Parts: sequence; C-alpha cells; structure tokens
Amino acid sequence: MLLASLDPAAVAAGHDLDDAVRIAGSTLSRSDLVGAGTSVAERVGSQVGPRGRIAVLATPTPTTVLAVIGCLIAGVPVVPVPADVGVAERRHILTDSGAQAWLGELPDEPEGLPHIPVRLHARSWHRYAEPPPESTALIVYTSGTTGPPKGVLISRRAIAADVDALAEAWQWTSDDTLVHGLPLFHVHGLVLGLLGSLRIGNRFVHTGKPSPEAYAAAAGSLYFGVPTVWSRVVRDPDSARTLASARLLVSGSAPLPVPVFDELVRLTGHAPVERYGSTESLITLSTRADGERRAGWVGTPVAGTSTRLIDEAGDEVPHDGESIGRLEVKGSTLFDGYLNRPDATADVLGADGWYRTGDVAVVDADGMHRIVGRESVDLIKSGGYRIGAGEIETVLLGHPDVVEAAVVGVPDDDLGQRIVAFVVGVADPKALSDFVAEQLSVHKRPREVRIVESLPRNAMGKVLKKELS
Ligand code: MCA
Ligand code: AMP
Repeated sequence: MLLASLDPAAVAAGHDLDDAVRIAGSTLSRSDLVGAGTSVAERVGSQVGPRGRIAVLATPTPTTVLAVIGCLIAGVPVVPVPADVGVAERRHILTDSGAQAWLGELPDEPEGLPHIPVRLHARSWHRYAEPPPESTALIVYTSGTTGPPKGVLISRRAIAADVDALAEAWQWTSDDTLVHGLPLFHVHGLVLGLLGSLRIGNRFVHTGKPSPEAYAAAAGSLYFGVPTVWSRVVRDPDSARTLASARLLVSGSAPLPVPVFDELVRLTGHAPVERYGSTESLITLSTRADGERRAGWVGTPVAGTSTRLIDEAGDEVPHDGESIGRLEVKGSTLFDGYLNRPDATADVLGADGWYRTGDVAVVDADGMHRIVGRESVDLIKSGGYRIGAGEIETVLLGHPDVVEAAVVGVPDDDLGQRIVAFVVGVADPKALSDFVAEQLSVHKRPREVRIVESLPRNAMGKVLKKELS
C-alpha cells in the first residue's frame, strides 16, 4: 500500500497515532486521516470517476493534506497547483492537465471548474482496493528552459520506491518526527515530506513558513530544507543550536554552499545529509545516515537507481572525481513522461530508460557525486524553486511597455540564484515584476528589473546571457 501507515485495518486494530500530521495549527490522527481521507475519496470517485484528474490548490493546510490523501485512496491523479499561482500559469495548468474539478481550497478565480469541498469532520470507513502501482499518483508542473511548465507524470510505484530507498539511506523510521515548512506543490515538500511520512508512519510537522525559529520550536528528529532555509538557520545561531537534538538534517533541491554546510556542523554538531534529484526522477542520489557526508557532494545512487556520466561524444566519463560529464539516471523512481508532450519526453528520456537530467557532474572512485552545474543557463534555481527564464521572458514580452527581455539567474547568498530581468523599453520595473507575479506565480517574480538600452547579442542575434549579470 502506498500510504502504508494509513491501512484502515491496522488503524482500526489500534495502530493509531494521535498526532500523525500537524499543520496550520491543527493536529490530525491517523484515524482522522483515514476516515476523512476516505470520505474525500468517495466524493471524488462519485464526481469525477477513476479516469478523472483533480486540481488541488496546495496551500499548507489540513484541507490540502486530506485532498491529496483522498485522491490517492480513490486512485485519481492529483494536480497540485502552486499556492501562489498567477492567472496565466493557473489557466495553463488547468487546460493542459484536463482537471475536472477543484478539490479543497478554492483559488480567487476557479476558471469555471466545479468545486468539491473537503469536509474536515466527515468520516467514511469504506475500504478501497489499492490502485495499481503503475497508475499516476501526481501530475506535478515544472519549468523547462522554454515554454510553459510541463506536467510530470509520477506513478505510485515511483513514489513508493523513492521513499523506501531514502528510508534505507537515512535510517528513517516510524520513530522519527519529520519537520519541514516547504511548499506542498513540489516533490520535496509533498512527495518526500508528506507522502513519505504517511508511508513510513512517522509524525509529520509542517511549520508554515520555514523560519529558523519555527524549525527550532518543532522539536523534530528529521528536518528537510532547501539551502536557502539552511542558510537562514545558520544566520540565527540560537535556533541552529536547538537543532543539535535532531537526528538528521537533510538538504536538497539546490546546491548547499560549503560555508553553510560548515556552519551547520559547527552550530548543530550535525553534518547535513545532501541529496539530489528532480521532479522527473525523484531523489536519486544521497549521502547516508551511516556514511560519509562531504560538503559540496551529494552522495551515491539510492537503492534501485544507477547513474552514468556522458561526454560530448556520447561516451562514458571516468569516475576520477575530476572529469565532468552530463549526468543521466535510471531506475524505479523515474517519471512516466510529460503529459501531452511526447516530443519533450523523448528529448530527455531514452528508450533505454536513461533520463538526461540536464545537470553536469563529476563522480569519484567511491561513486560519490558532485553536481557541477546545469547545461542550460535558462533554468534558474531560486530558493530551491525551478524557474524557466523563457516563461518569464514570454510574460514580459506580453507587456505593452516591453520591447525586448532577457532573464537570468544571478548568484545570491540567500536564494542561490536571484531572478534578474533585463528589459528594453519604457517601463516601470516594479510594475513589470508585479505583472510576472500576477501572471505566473509570486515566487517567479524578478527580484530586479533593469531597464537597458539594448541586449548583448551575437552575430546570429542570439542574446549573450553570460554577459548579463
Ligand atoms: C520577494 N518578495 C517580494 C519580492 N520578492 N515582494 C515584492 N517584490 C519582490 N520582488 C516578498 C515575498 O513574497 C515574501 O513575502 C517576502 O518578500 C520574502 O520573500 P523571500 O525572500 O522569497 O522569502 P520567502 O518567501 O520566505 O521564500 C524563501 C523560501 C522559498 C521559503 C526558501 O523560496 C521556498 O519555500 N522554497 C522552497 C522551494 C521548493 O520546495 N523547491 C523544491 C522543488 P511574504 O513574507 O509576505 O510571503 S522539488 C525539487 O527541487 C527536487 C525534487 C528536489 O531535489 O527536492
Ligand atoms: P526540480 O525539478 O525543481 O525538482 O529541480 C531539479 C533540479 O534541481 C536538478 O536538475 C538540479 O539542477 C537541482 N538540484 C536538486 N538537488 C540538488 C542538489 N542537492 N545539488 C545541486 N542541485 C540540485
């Protein structure tokens, strides 16, 4: 069973847990999750049927938790919609996914879709058969270098395989209390944090905004964060020291700067576990609870996963800790393609099962991996969010005051990369930034808009992004 701790028979037989999930000031027991989640499943099943797809505005609330659990019980794929989504991105996600209804929280503008409410106090004890492992659990929208976000088809099998592999690497058990304050519309917060906890059966605490104080107050044993969170934690030494009582601190979604790693060691006594992955592959590399944790390195393949490094000629690169190659991964945690996009799927997923990650890496003789960078400057990681320069440029070019636009990620101590837009035109920078936030989502808004006379271009007319910073 995917959500193994929510087995109705086991819960009825006394394997309950009073505080299985704590989120937004509410506490839900396992029997609350089973009873209310099954009631959601009944409604979803009767309104959209097993071939349906359901949009969930993924705010960090009990409603969202029950909406996701209900769909997973019913076997109906969930389309998590970013909580801070804007107009154009919301329309794109709804149209592309073919979602038939909103479940749970409602956005300002439902775009004509019906609404299925989540009733927190409703209960059903109907027993559903477990949907097939190959069926789609989630369709998670993620940015590419160009065009609007693509829907990544994630199966139940991939989620189960990844959580089990990470449990083995991190010695993650039902005795843990897992804490994070990450969004529930991406793999890190939703798949690893929430669904992982419901599979393993540990207590799960969502802190709301992932501030150092909130992490310190949560008294967890296992903490997840993106590097921006950890860098904020080490800048608050009192909160950081409180985390000394934890068992394991885990960082991922973007490179953890070495000084932040070192400060975590100094203040908490813990060398953080670093792990690497993507929406398409889930988490494929990690250092281990019982192994070396080396600053700047993301570990070895998790159980069921293999990797290879490929050079320009398509040959394998030696594992000598220095030779750089394109990282490819293969295994049971991979996605089943992009929804409606066989072309884009074929670009990254070979018939031989290797997924081309778009990242470049080195591997040492012990199989330890270091991510060196990305192949494309057009994929930006800011605060752990993956953002395509192209989608922001398209929105900016749709503004009447903009003649030309180029978007880059500039190194930033707090966010890893900061989104900066270079714009030719007579425009108000703040208005342009707000325009992107309204159309795409708040976290995609440029931190800076610089109005320039012209953009540097090569002889072919292509913008020279490396000259913009
Ligand atoms: C920001 N603000 C602004 C502007 N920029 N206001 C006006 N104009 C601007 N240009 C506002 C924000 O809305 C926010 O307001 C406040 O300023 C602080 O913003 P910020 O610095 O962004 O901090 P934050 O809102 O606290 O966000 C930092 C964060 C966040 C919490 C680290 O970036 C985050 O949650 N990141 C996680 C992303 C993630 O989960 N990625 C995983 C992808 P206000 O305070 O009012 O809100 S999955 C993945 O990558 C794979 C599978 C993997 O490996 O995990
Ligand atoms: P996303 O689709 O949001 O899951 O982003 C996936 C991308 O995040 C990867 O292809 C990497 O570029 C980056 N990433 C994830 N984890 C790490 C890490 N530990 N170190 C460096 N980059 C990472």
